[in-house]
Amino acid sequence: MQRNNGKLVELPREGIALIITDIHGNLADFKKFMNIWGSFEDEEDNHLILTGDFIHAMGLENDKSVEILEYVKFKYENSKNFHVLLGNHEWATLSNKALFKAGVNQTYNFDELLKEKFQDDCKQKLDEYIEFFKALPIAVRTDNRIFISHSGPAHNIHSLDEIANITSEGYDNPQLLEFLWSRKDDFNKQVLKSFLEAVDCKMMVVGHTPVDGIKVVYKNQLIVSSSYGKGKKAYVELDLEKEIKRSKDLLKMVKYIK
Ligand SMILES: [Mn+2]
Repeated sequence: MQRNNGKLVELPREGIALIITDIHGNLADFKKFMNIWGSFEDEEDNHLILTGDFIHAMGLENDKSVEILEYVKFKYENSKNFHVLLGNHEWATLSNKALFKAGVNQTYNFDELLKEKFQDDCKQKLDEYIEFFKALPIAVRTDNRIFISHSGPAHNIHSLDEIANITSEGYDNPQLLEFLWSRKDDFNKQVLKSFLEAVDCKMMVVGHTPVDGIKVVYKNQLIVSSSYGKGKKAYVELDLEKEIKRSKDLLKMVKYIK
């Protein structure tokens, strides 16, 4: 059985987990991934993991953040196998913090999108979305020892308990901030190694940094760009039953959309 331990989801050694990252308001790509999930979701051991940053269009003209958010929220609330993790963009809206990307304040743009769509009800909608974001976990750990999150690692996280309780002091705290924003240049090999030891995992899978489909960092972190990235659009069809020892084992489970 899967177990929800505070902000941490733990998945058993059964079935498949699809890992999809950084949709950033791209409805066409999102629909492709939902079609793929459609052929997995009837099996109760299968899981979908959306690793955050599904809102905020990053300069894309046709921002479908609201349509995607409504769908994601519905699926999350009605299916125990549809996992949604908090990204730094959902965090920015939840915390009402400006987030400049592609020359525009993405948080402000999202508020404007809500005004346009919901007019007098926009404040109520924003509150509803903030409640939803606050309910989201921030990481998944699988029994075959893969750690999945929006970004990371963080040097100031020392155990799975700290992950489970990472928002107990609120959302504006140094552990969560480092964890949600960390990129390759923010950590070294040793920080990654220590983090993986602390959470008892072999490898971690993240989104957050735009790459050409995938990139392996310090042998033990796989960065995946499923939609917003630098070219190819990748996802992971993670076999939850297989033993995964090194990046080579995980790379066999990477797939692409056109
Ligand atoms: Mn991000």
